[in-house]
This record gives sequence, structure tokens and C-alpha cells, in this order.
Amino acid sequence: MAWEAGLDEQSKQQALDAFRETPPDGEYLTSNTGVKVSDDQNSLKAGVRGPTLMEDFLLREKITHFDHERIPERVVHARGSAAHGFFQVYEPLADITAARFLQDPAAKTPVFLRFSTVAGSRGSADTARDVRGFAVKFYTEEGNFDLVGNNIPVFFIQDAIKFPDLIHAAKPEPHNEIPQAQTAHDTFWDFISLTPEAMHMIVWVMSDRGIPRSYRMMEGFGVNTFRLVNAKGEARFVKFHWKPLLGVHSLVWDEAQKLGGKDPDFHRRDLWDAIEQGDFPEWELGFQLIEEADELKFGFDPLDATKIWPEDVVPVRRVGKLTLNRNPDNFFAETEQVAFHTGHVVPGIDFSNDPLLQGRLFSYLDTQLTRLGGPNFNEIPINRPIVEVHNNQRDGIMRTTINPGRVGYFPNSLGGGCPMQAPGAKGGFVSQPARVEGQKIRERSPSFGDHYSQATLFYSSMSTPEQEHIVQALQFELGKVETVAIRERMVAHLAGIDADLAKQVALGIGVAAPRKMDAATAVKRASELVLEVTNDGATVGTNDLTAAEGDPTRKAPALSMMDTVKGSVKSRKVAILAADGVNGSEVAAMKQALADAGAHTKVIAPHLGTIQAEGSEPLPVDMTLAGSGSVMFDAIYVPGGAKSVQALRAQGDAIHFVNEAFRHCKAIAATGEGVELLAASGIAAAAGNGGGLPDDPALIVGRAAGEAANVSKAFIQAIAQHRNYARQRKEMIPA
Ligand code: HDE
Repeated sequence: MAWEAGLDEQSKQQALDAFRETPPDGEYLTSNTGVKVSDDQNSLKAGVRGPTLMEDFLLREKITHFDHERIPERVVHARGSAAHGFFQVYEPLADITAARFLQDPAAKTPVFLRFSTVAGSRGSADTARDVRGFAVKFYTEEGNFDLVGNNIPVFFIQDAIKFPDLIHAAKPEPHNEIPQAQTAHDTFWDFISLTPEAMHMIVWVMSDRGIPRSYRMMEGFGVNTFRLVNAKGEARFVKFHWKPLLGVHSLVWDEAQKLGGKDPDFHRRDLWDAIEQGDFPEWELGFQLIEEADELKFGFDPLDATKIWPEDVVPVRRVGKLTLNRNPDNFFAETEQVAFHTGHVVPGIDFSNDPLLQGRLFSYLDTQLTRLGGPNFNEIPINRPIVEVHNNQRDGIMRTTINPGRVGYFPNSLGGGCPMQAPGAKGGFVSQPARVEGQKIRERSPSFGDHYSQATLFYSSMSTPEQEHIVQALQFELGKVETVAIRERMVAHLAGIDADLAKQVALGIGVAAPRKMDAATAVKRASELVLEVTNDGATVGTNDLTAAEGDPTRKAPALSMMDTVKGSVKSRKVAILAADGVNGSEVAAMKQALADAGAHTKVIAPHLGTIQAEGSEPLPVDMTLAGSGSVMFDAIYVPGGAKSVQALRAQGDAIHFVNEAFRHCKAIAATGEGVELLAASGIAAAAGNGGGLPDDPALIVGRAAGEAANVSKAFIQAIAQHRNYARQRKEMIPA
């Protein structure tokens, strides 16, 4: 038979198995009502060449189900990936919260964590410049707690009423639905340039935090201020943090854009592969706490979501660890149908009056009604709590619970009074009493009025390469804005953040740099603000900044990614460039050294299958030069073998591979004749001393046979530094 030609025995058997008559596990194909289906390949027709019959209930059921497969995508955070795991607290936290899942270090609380981008549609690329969602569902013994956060600790706006405008401005423009998953367009910057409170968040999004290397290498933040309440009823304000044990690392912008084409699923694949390979991602949960009595003692208002609580002023206490260890079985059933809600809290966790949080408390429940079709979304397996649900809510679309009996109300006597209310002492949720008084008023508290100090703090705390990246990001984004007045308005705001930042961006986008004076007069600083205001707007005092907050030259070390966790190559990906004739023992030694250190390697060659290796068995090829790219890897290695290197030198793709990795500041190693490929690429000129190759800690070469061990050691050290951003003259490399 023609279909068998060229197939090996195993493939032939698999093809035959697909059509055999007795399933190995006894599971026959059925309709949704359980009727076994005898033929799922042909519809019911009047004669083999005749029309299809309406009677075909199997065809109609299958097609109808298919027609309704899509549900509305999330209005924001539509593109996401998720995984299962567990959370363990380090020590009992009874002194600060009554939440039971935060008491027993031996207990493992199951979690489901969904990461996302905000602006793009479900099918958009992972590596767009954007905020990343970081939403955790804890399935606790006291019900579900959702910590719905982002990878950036502040937000664009202070009041929820502005959210639809922000999102309308950021999404593709409504007349032509362009651009997808990008903020580099007029409507976004029009809105931002008219919204000074967004400036702090803007510098974060334009920084490298907007293009993470991996979901596994991002921080997470609850953003809004919550309250923790202990069993004695004592409350404290809290900000939630997630600290990745792999450190915080990013892509570079050129790489992020190329990955959008080469591998739009880059982050999704990275998360999936890491978990499959046993490289379980881990984060520590952290709390920043402010006593209620100290609410107004800082240079920021704790209710203002556009402000951080600088970690040098309010330290982060690490209280436990989250581990992701299982990929979902079904994307739709779990990742797509999971429904997070800021209002899903457990006793011991309560809200603050942050006006952004207050609006979110309404929005998340409301949106699930449309997205998941009705009020029963908590019955979907991924949303179901691990504890039993007893209440008098009934019916509705897709109700699956079957409530027996005739009692569906409270109080009742016919049901023995059940289900009964649980007082606080029995674990019932009791809202923390708080005094509320004030004028009914549509106004912002004056204590929310400083929109620039923390943006300045962020920018000043960056290292030089990080500052350069912010300038380049703003030049790119604002360079796409056609309306000159919007570009000018933005540059004026930037001058309020940093005069030099404004000057550099202005130059790149062809507008005049504003005079420093203009910006300074437009900007209110925390030190000038009256921070102590009562709920009805009356002023009761002025703010005293702590010495650290008042220092204009201050840097907040936690903001820069340069001092993040480094030193490990665990789960990093290394490309080995090779062709026929590659030195097999060099490849084997490097692979072994990298594997021992926890990194993963892929052999990249001109064709798939195997390549001949000198001195060893043929080497299986993982990817082709044309089907991969340096952007998919953290580092590259070029082994020796005269014939292999000669073949690679003749391939533009191989030269490009090297150039691009160099341009993106990645670690590059070569041994034996492999060094000649580096010398033949553009990097020799950029490196300064030509074929001798450079004095660059992330460029490691060993020509002599005995040097391989030293090379692998230095290579591993360089990969563990993530990038060598200080690499000189990288801009001259065309990549
Ligand atoms: Fe959301 N947000 N948001 N948001 N948000 C949604 O809920 C909303 C905000 C965040 O993986 C929606 O189920 C309002 C801040 C994440 O399923 C919606 C406001 C933060 C996710 C919604 C905000 C977030 C969402 C859309 C301003 C960081 C994805 C689909 C008041 C702390 C969760 C959905 C997932 C999703 C509304 C602001 C994080 C419409 C009104 C601040 C991670 O309800």
C-alpha cells in the first residue's frame, strides 16, 4: 500500500493501531450521550455520492459542539499560561494573620498560577513589551484565596473608574485593529501623556521588566494594599511580593521582537519545558507590613497603587515558598477557564480602601459572568475549592450541583437550620471593623498627588545599561507615534522624571527637549505634598519624609536587576553549532559540563537527522540553523572540527547566529577550529583585537586541545551572569 512506503515498522504499526477494532483500554468513541459511534469518518448520506441527511444526529452534535468551542477571551490578560504547584509557609504567622494556610510549615497548599500578557489577544506573541500577570489561586482548607498580581509593583492609574479608558487606549486602535499586542501607537501615548499618575508605571514598563526572559525569572507583586488580620483582630497593611529563586532576568528588545516570529510561544514553551524537565520554578512569598497607626508616616500614601513601598524603607519579610511542579492536562479546561477574583479571600486577609482595589473587587466577579457564561463558574473543576460548598444559591446556567430537599433559604426550620452561619470563632469570615466617615465626594486625595518622585527614584536606581534600555524603549515606542504633539507632551513628562532622559528621548524622536524649568514647575514632589488628610479631605498635618526618602540622590537597590540572584545556569539553554566533521569529544565534554551544572543543550546544524562526528558516534541534530535562531538560547558554543567549521563559515545563518548572540550580550564559547568561526564573524572587528578575539568575560575561546575544561568552566560562569551588558561596540554588529 502506498501509505506504507518509507515507514519503519513502528510507525506502520502505530498507523494501523489508530484504526484497529478493539481498543486496548476498552474505551470506544461515543457521542456526548454515551452512544458508541461506529463510524466517525463519514457523515450519513443518501448514497455514497448523495446529499448529507439532516437525520445525522452524530454529525450535528459534533459540529454544533465545535461551533461553540470558543468562549469570549479575557478582556485583558487574554494570553496566558499556567501550572499547578504547592505553597509552604516557613514558620507559623499567627502573630500577623489568622489565615490557616500560613500557619503550618509541614502543610502543602495546592496552587494554580496563571501568567499572562495584558494587551494582546489569545493568539498574540509572548514576548511583547507589556506588563505580565501573575495570578495565584491557593486552594486552602478555608476556601480559595486568589492573589491576582502583576510582575510590576505599581499600576498606571489610581482609580478604577479610569481602567476602561486605559485599556481602550492600549488595545489595537478601533478603526483598523492595529497594532496587536503593542503600546507603540498614538492612542496609548495620547492617554498616557494626559495621565501624569501613569509616569511611574511607564518607566517600569519601558525598562527591561517589560520583556522578561522567562515567567520563571520574574518577580510578582500584589500591587494593591491589603490587610492582614490576626486572631486577636489586630490588622496591618500588607503588600504581597513574589521573589523568584532564579533571579529577575530579561530579554533585550531586538531579541524579544525576533522571538515574536521565531517562537511566539517562547514563554509558554519555556514554562512547560522547565516543568517537564524537572526544573521546577520557585518563588518566595514576601510581605511588606505597615502598622495601621503608621499609615500616614511615609512619603507615599499606602492606598495609592501608583507607589511602591521602597524595600529599603519597608523591608520585605520572606514567609514561604511556592513551587510549580505540574503542567495542566488541558489548556482550555484549566488555564482558560480558571477564574481569578480579588474578592476571593480567606479569614485573616482583608482589603484596604485603595480605590483601585475597590473597583477590582467588583470587576473580577462581573467579568466571569460573561466570560464563563453565568454564575456557576466556581463549579468548574479548576475553580472548585477543595472544601465543600454549602449555601442556598441555586440554579443558573450550567448548574452541576444537585441540591436535594426542599430547603433553599435561610433561616429555615425545615432543614434543621442548615447550612448554618459560622461565627468568627468557628472560622467564619468577619470583615475587619473599620471606622468610615466622610463626605460623599468624587475627588482624589491630595496625598495621591506626587506622580514623579518614584519614577525618578526608579530611573536613578538603574545601572547604566538599564537606563540606556529605557531610553531606547521610549525612543522606539514614541517613535511610532504619528502625532507630534503627543510626543512633545511625553517628553515634557520625562523631563519631570529626569532631564537627561528627556533630552535623549527627545533627540531620538525629533522633538525639542523641554527646558528643565518647564518640567520642574509642573512637577509636585512628595516633600511638597500634604500627606496627612482625613477621609473627608480635611488637612490635619504635613508630611515628614524619612531621611532616605528626602534624599534627591537616593537609589533603591531592589529596583535594579543588576544585583539580582545570579550564579546558576540551572535550566539555561545553550546552542551547540555544528556540521559534519565536528569534534565529537569536544562536544561530549562541553555537553557533560553544562548538564552537570544544570543547563540544557541543543545541537544546531545545517540539516536534521545526524551529523558525522570525528572520533565518536554520529551526533543527533535537534534543530536546523534555518529553523532556530540564537534568540532561542541563552548562550552558544562552537566546537572544533576543521570540516564542520569550514561548512559553518560558508553559511550566512551560522555567522548570523554568532553575530546576533554577541549583539544580545550573550556568553559565547569556542574551542579548537571553532574559534575560526568567531574570527570570521563580525564580532572579531567589534571585539577590538581582531582574530585574537577579545578581552570580554563572556567571550571564551580555547584554541589548544587541552583548554576545553577551562573553557567550559569560564563559559558556565559567564552564562550564570545572564548577559554581559557592558560589552563594547556591540552596536556595530549587524544582527
Ligand atoms: Fe485586572 N482584570 N483589573 N489588574 N487582572 C482582569 O479579570 C481590572 C489590575 C490582573 O490570569 C479581568 O478574569 C480592573 C491590577 C491579572 O485570569 C478583569 C482593574 C492588577 C489578570 C480585570 C484592574 C491586575 C487580570 C479580565 C483596575 C495587578 C489576569 C479577565 C481597577 C495587581 C487573571 C478576568 C487571569 C484580569 C479588571 C487592574 C492583575 C476585567 C477593573 C492593578 C493578573 O476583571
